[in-house]
Amino acid sequence: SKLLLGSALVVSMWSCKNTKKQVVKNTETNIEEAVKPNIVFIYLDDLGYGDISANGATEISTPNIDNLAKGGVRFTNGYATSATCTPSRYGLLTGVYPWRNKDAQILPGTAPLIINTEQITIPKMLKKQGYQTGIVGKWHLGLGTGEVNWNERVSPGPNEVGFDYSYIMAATQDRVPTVYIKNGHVDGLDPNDPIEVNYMKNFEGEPTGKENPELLSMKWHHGHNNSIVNGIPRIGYMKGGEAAKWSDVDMADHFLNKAQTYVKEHKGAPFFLYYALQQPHVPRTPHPRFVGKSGMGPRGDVILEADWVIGEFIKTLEEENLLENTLIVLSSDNGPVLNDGYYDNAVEKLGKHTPTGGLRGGKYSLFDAGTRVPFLTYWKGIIKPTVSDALVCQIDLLSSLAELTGSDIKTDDSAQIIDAFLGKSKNGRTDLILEAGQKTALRSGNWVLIPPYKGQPINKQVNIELGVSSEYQLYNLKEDFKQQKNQASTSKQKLTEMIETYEKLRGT
Ligand code: NG6
Ligand code: CA
Repeated sequence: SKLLLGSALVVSMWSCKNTKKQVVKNTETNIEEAVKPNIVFIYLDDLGYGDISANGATEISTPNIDNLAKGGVRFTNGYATSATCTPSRYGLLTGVYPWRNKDAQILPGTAPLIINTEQITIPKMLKKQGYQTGIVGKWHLGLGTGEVNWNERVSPGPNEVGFDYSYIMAATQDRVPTVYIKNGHVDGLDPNDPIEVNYMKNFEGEPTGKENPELLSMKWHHGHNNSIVNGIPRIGYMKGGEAAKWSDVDMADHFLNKAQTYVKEHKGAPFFLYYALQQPHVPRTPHPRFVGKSGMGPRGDVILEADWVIGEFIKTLEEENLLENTLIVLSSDNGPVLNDGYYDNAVEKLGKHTPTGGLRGGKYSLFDAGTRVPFLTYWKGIIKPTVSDALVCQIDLLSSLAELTGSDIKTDDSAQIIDAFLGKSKNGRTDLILEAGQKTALRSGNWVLIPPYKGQPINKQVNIELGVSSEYQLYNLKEDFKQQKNQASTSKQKLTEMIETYEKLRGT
């Protein structure tokens, strides 16, 4: 049964410092119980550290996200596990470093599920603790076991790795199939108009972005020249499923509606909701209400749109009287990118805005902007507002939420740092392996070590420095958060220490 936290219970909860679990006494039964707040994880896609005004943005205002920051913990050293989507989501849900799984790389829409259905996940762990579990939004962890027939139930997927309810897009907004999938079934599919998807070759007679520029409302810059849906050229080919195709400009409202409905229908007992927004990933398609609102083009407009849906979602929690019994965690799956394959003026209209907040690199990069992202926790009446420099990572949520809710489950890679997440401690983890395109780096204390790698130092298409160099790189973020001064040749002792730690953690 659901535990409502009255103030008396809260006091006892914070005073029992020596007990292993966070417990409170149930006044009716007089039995100590673990704290089981609702848990909502709000995940943005490609939102940079500097994209929110709470983290110092001055050219764009994100009041709803800022409210969470002002009323909760704002982390200055909060990380995704990876500089791209699929691996970060894998690390978040499984508590296992994505570089341990060679399949945890940006996936096509036809990729099989990369989470083993035997593997522990946050929703599975929480289900064991009595939670209802749901996902709304972007999945991008693969579906099925190989050849997927989109006209039958698509499985395994989120429902087979711990979510009771799923309402997802399969991969990304720029990848086919451009349909929503509800508990494994394509939503709104007309059986007389079956869907076919192929990432290798086009279906005969179907237009493409490459061959039919006259049909496009958004131009492609690199990649993104296969099937055309709603005037937007995508990655991959798709045929049929006309009635089921999503409306890009309505996607934010659509997911919001599903997330709000989930809350209203599940408020009777603890729930975990993973609300994975699509913004500001490409293609950036703000609803007309937001077009032109940022003065920064579509990228700015969809950030405002994302902030608005987050505000509406929190309003729902408030109206349902759930805010005091809900832990909200907000973050982003990787750092920012401007031109990620479409001409949408993200570069041209940027003005003085700095999506990275001054960090070096961006999406795809081993430099800090790839993985250091907005990271906030909020729990009205429980978390005291603070700014925390603790080193925390999304991968730590599994073990930490287990501790909070009375579960013994943990993984080796996921640090149990619930006190840091609740703002009670300024100590997070000490070491963290960061990943970008299966290349890894080490953050340890204030230092970052990037081992030598072969490859291009810059991704020229997106104009981002990848952090790749043939030499060791060693940075001290305390005095050099922009990672400008490589100390590998001057701080020999530190370099040796860092290499040792890195090799131990990577098991090489
Ligand atoms: C890249 C896409 C990029 C984006 C990314 C995935 C091209 C040329 N670029 O391959 O547009 O879709 O994959 O982004 O196709 S992520 O945030 O889901 O990892
Ligand atoms: Ca992403």
